[in-house]
Amino acid sequence: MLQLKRKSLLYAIYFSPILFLVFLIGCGNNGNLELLQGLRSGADRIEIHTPGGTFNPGDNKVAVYVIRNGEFVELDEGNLWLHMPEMPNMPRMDTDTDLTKNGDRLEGNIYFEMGGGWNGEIIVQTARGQTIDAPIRVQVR
Ligand SMILES: [Cu+2]
Repeated sequence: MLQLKRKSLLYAIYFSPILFLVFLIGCGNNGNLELLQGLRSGADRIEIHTPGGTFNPGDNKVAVYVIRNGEFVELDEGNLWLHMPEMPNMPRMDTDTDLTKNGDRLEGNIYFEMGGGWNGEIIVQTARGQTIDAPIRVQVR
């Protein structure tokens, strides 16, 4: 038994660089998505992922997961809406994206006219028809 454990540990060490490479390649294909923000909605956690874990002026890919009791909730669709309030020499700005299903997550593309503080709401619908939403505030860098 102990020998078996040692053997599987050796396998793990031997194969980990390969697994790591596969992981890196996989991330490259996903545009290197990293956690931007985790939001609480009741007992659920809504996770917002973006390339590099930031929002930047211009187009931004965004991926959304909902986690309940440590498991991904199957999602159907959603919408992320953000606005920047009116400022002395700037009109109010609004932006939003529909989120569509891709496996465990929803994906969209959101455009920011400029950096700064944006706030709004994320709303998603689960495969079972439940609506989950939360207010969101992000800093566009
Ligand atoms: Cu502004």
